[in-house]
Amino acid sequence: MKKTLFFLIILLSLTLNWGFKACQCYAETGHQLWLRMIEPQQEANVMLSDDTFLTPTIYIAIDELSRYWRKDTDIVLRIANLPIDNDGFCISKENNNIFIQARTDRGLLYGAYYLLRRQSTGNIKISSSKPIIESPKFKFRILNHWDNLNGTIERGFAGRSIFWNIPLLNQKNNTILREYARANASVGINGTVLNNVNASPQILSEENILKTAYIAETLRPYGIKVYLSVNFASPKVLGGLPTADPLDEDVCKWWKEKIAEIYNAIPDFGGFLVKANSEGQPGPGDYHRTHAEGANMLADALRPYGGIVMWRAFVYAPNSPDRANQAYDEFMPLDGLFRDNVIVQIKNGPIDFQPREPASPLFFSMRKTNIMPEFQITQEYTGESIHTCFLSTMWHEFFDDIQSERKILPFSAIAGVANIGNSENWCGSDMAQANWYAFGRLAWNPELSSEEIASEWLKQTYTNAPKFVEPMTRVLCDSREAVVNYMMPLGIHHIFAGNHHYGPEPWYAPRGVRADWTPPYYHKADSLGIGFDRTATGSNNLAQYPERIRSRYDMAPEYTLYFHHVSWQNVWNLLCEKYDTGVRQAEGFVDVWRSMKEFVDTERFELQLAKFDRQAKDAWWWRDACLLYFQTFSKMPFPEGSPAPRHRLEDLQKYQLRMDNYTAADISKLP
Ligand code: GCW
Repeated sequence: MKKTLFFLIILLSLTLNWGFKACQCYAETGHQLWLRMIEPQQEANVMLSDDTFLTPTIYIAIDELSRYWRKDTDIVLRIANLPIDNDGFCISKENNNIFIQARTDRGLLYGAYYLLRRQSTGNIKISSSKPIIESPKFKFRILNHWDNLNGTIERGFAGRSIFWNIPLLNQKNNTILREYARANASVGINGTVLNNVNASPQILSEENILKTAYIAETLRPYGIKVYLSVNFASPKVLGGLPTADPLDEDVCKWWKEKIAEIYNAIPDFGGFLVKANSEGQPGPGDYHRTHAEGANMLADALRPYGGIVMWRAFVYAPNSPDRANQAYDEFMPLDGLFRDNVIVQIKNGPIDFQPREPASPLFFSMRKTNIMPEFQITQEYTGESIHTCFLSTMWHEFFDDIQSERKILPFSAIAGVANIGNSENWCGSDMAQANWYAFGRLAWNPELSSEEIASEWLKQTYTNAPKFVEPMTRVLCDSREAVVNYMMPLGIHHIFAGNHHYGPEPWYAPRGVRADWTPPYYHKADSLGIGFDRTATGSNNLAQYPERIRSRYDMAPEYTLYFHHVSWQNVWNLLCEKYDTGVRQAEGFVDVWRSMKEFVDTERFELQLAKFDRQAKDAWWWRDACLLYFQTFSKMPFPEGSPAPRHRLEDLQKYQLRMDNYTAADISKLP
């Protein structure tokens, strides 16, 4: 007890110096994310068990609980040698004490956030008879930031980088980093790649390694490791060597020394993420070496420190008859050749983060290599930070497909491309925060349903009132299907505008542009029908899938036009129906949100209303653009009951759908 008192005194003094009071200094700007906890009148009594030593991580756990735990139960934290995962925890109740026990301080922190989440979602009854045991499903739960060193963010829709091109030692930025770490820890995210996969070799300069070390130090107490994306040509560009050939001795030596320098500054550095021989990035292929040879060279250099290599499988060359075939064709022959500290990081689908795609065939067939999925949290192809598109349902669909064939999820790591920037509400919209939250929750427990995640998030972000939570849970859980319906139903994919991935331009095909960067390559509309024939009579992509999943995909209505070219007679009316449904759904979201006014503060209510409104208008634009354009091939009338278009095709082809948050006055001027 004496020891506890001693720690409490340290704690108090630390608190005074801590420098930021989480959750108290902001109005309702969305900045507080799902952590809008209110400090009760009286601090809770949180103790450390006598056999447990205080660490910076445990300090945070105690600080959070003593500030925000409202119950009059005391809480005891204890490190114990339990038969659970290192990041897991066990919560039990004895007499009037709640015990959080874990093997590591990280486990205690996760346990603390677990309790606080239960409190915020109105579910605080902890039973005395049955302890709660939680362990994360995946060992590596990692965000990928596509942040450039100049502070811009590739496919970022929420301002500029919180890591780069800012004076890092500035107090405000330090606060942002801690808030960032805290938000991640609260949902169990334990790793972050700080820079874009289109990586500047300069990321490995002495100065940037020091900056990385500073960031790592700030994130460390929250259980978060840092990783960097590296450019495969770094030995040449940064090191001045004549080659970056992975089998060249000097090249290996250069990487070994660089890695030693990194670990000297950051002893718990996580490792590298690499985009190689993809979209113009350098790679081992430049020297006629394989992906495995490239990845293994880095893996060997990282191994003495326990570092890992996440090697991306996102590869596709121009002039290929089917982009969907390529990653499989290139990586399957390498199965079994990668070191055990390499993880091949595969986008969920074979194309590129479309509103709906089947799972990449690599997940079913690469069985002798560590693999991990890469999801995209940032909504590059699903309405950016303007449209609400809750991605949990998409990620579930992916998990279900993989599990249907492989029984378990065959990976221990998972990555999500972050949607975080320096905008006040982090993600460019309040609803987009739900995707960051959902990624963390699913990386911890992929069995949580989308409804559970949505309702948890809504309760913490807005209010517990059932009249808010129930309808808004439905909105969130329907939102992704709505986006699919009004953008690309029935398996249509990648029919975006030429220079952005927000609006539709199914007709975009200027001369000189790579065919696989134009929509007609994907939709293949002609006088007979529409859709990409990926059966044996076409690209035979279906053959890359094992039997059971192949027959499912072959017949699945949601993938009809992904795998088949279908006659207009058979698909036109259905296509119109889908687009019409999407528009109706988007309009319905506006109505539901309007009726939520009494539950939401004015600032967030109005901003979100403008976004839902915009989403509904864009849905019309998408529907009209796609149907009017496809009608030039089908020559069929809109079916009965399908509303008249609001736009004319010639206007839609003249203007591009704007991506910025234009105002209501702007909207009225649009065609
Ligand atoms: O989705 C596409 C994006 C690129 C991105 C690339 C990738 C980082 O349009 O912006 O580059 O994929 O994942 O490498």
